[in-house]
Amino acid sequence: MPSVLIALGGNVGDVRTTFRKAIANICGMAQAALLARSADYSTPPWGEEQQQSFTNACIEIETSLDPHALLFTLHKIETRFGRDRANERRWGPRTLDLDMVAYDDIKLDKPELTLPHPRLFERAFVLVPLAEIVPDRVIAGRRVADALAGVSTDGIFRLPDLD
Ligand code: PH2
Ligand code: MG
Ligand code: MG
Repeated sequence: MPSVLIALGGNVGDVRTTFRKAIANICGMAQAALLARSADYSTPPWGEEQQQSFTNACIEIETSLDPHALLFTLHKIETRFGRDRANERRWGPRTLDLDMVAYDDIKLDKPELTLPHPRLFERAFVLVPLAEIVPDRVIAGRRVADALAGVSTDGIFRLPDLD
């Protein structure tokens, strides 16, 4: 089955509880098996700096859904956890963001979905949790751990495990 990397983010509400429930939803709704889950990280807001810190994490799943069916499912789960795409700013606050980072080695360039994620290598808040679970994975020709070594991780810290 295809291996898919998903980045989770949010800065409104009890984000860590939202992540836990959202991951259970992804596994149930995407006919997916959870292969790996990073720790949660506190990260400085990127893009729009005057807002609460974000919590970010990454997971690896195996799913039988194709990329578009998975995207549709991820959007449904975002909505279920209070995401309101119609009334939010591009880099602004949100309860839950579920971004497909990579779907096997598929390359896709559509308005609704670009794979691998086009801004992955600029974003320490994705690379830090990603390098925890798949350091040796090569995405768009770059090893994840090497890509992480090239960005600043200032202000990012791992949150203590909840259980
Ligand atoms: N998501 C955004 C905007 N800025 N900053 C961090 N640190 N983490 C995010 O997940 C994030 C962000 C909009 O989706
Ligand atoms: Mg998104
Ligand atoms: Mg995002």
